[in-house]
Amino acid sequence: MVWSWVAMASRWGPLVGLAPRCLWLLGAVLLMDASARPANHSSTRERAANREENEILPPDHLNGVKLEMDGHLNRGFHQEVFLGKDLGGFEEDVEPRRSRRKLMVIFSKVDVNTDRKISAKEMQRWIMEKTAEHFQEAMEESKTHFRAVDPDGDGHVSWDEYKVKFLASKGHSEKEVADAIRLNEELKVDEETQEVLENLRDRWYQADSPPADLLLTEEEFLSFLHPEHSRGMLRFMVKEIVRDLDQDGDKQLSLPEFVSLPVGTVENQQGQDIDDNWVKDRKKEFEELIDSNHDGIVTAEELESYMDPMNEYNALNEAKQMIAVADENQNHHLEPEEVLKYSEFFTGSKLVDYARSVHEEF
Ligand SMILES: [Ca+2]
Ligand SMILES: [Ca+2]
Ligand SMILES: [Ca+2]
Ligand SMILES: [Ca+2]
Repeated sequence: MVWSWVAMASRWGPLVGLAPRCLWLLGAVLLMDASARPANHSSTRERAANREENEILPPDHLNGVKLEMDGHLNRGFHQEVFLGKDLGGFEEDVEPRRSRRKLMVIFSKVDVNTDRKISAKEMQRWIMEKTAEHFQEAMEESKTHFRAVDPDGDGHVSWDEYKVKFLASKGHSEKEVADAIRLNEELKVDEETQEVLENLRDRWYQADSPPADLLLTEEEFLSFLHPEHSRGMLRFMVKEIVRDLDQDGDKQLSLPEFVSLPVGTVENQQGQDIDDNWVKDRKKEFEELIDSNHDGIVTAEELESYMDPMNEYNALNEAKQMIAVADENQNHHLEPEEVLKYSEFFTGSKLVDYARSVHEEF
């Protein structure tokens, strides 16, 4: 629960009110100090728990999408597109031998021409397949949540119905909110909730295809919760991220803008190290991947194609990058030994004793 709200607070919270120039200065000063920023440490499992509590809220984290809604890099991305719906299957497994087998089963599925090497093309196809799996999951999840917000089952949810459910999840009495809306009375909500509410309403409008009656069908509700697979919503999501990171108001992102949010304070050496890595990783991502024409500026279009999970060109890039991480013999392919050795990168778990395991499993 903490994660989503912290994320939202950092996105819509205290920074919103600051003038862009102050923000830029603050960012620049803090950058010089190399101050710590709250890193995204939540595990997949924590996130799953958060989801249950905030199930009717659009998630901050989207599986298989490179940025979180609050502009953080998605740390789990490689594992998500490698494991698909088996994500988390390696976390719980305490038996390394069984995990190694599982990993090798995946290896042989990726290796479609069975030459015991994974090529970039093979990995690209696999990434696309796993991305589709995540979307399938999102659809099923959204179906369940739609039923929760559409109790009368007429296939439409109005903004007011959703607002009632949302405020109820924030501790308000469902009846009082419903009455207030019916009588057109003003609702007493705190400032932070009000801001979240306004952002949700913008998003609700966006997800509502004509006629603009603020009624969402099940399909529109899916694009409200999961904008990543709808062209219009993806564009909207990118616009919001740019708005949150853009400091000089030119609706584009420079490198300093991209690496200077969110801002925290240095607590200790560990925080400092996390922070340095945070900046380094974002710089690399900006220069090598997002700014595709390498002119030092990320436009909304560049960010959109970077974030589009269905972009095959990105998938191929990712595939090459993933191979490069583990390709010890530099043949531009992955062998079983390489995948096992870099199992932490692919699965999130260290599957110890990889040298012996190659013997065991083959
Ligand atoms: Ca192959
Ligand atoms: Ca800018
Ligand atoms: Ca550019
Ligand atoms: Ca290799």
